Amino acid sequence: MSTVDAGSARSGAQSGGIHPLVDALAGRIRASWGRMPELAPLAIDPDLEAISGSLDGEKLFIRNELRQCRGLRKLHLETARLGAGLQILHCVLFPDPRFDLPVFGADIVAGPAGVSAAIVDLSPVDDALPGAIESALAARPRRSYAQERELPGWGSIFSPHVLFIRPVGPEEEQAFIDEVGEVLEVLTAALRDTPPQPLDDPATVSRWNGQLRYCKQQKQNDKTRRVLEKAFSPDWADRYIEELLFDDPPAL
Ligand code: BLA
Repeated sequence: MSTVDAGSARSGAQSGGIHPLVDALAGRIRASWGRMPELAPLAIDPDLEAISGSLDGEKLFIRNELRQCRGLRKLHLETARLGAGLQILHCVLFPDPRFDLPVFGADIVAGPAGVSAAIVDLSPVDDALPGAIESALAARPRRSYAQERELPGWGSIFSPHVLFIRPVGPEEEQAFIDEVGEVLEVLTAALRDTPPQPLDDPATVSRWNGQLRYCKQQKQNDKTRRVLEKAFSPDWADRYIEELLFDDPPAL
């Protein structure tokens, strides 16, 4: 891009900055982490914390943030700009299988033409969501969006409350941010209220298997893999997906 529309706050994808929706949602997610119990650092390979490069003259970067807290073995937020002006926010909060908690996932994909995908869910690792979470999600105000999107086949891991849209305009983008904030509040309350069960409890083992299944299904998303392969290399993409994006839960 040779020119930048200085008058527009929405020119992030063109100017090399961060799309305002990605930036605002990342801020909302980081703020929610600050309210989670016993938040603590989680080691990250320094090679993966901040990655930058260029592709076809475009600037590439990935920023990865990792934490852990009571009830969650890994909190991961990735913000990235990867080729063809593609901007991505990816966030997955993986439960510690000893706790009866779902997987939180959120993803935004934005290109120069706008945001094509915005998704958020608390996904069950058992037959259904824990009762308190189910009723808290059902009690939220309902919002409607002009363009709801169809889930791909691997999306059978998501809950009936999953929101998958192409947000149209700043109002829908703000509604999406608010909705993610509410989902994070539901999870944060559950983190405080849920006691751990023993490692060898059959319920723990079942949730471990459910988390493994979640990771396997997510790895079937070829769109993620293709973007990473093109920006880096197939080997690099494979390692990144297996070790950072959707690593299997550690053995019990
Ligand atoms: C779709 N994900 C996509 C698309 C791209 C990426 C390019 C296609 C855009 C579109 O359909 O409009 C790319 N997403 C990435 C990359 C990363 C990423 C490179 O997170 C990370 C580096 N994806 C997730 C998580 C969820 C998710 C946690 O990583 C949900 C909780 C969902 N992404 C998701 C879904 C689609 C998608 C459901 C649509 C897939 C389809 O329609 O086939």
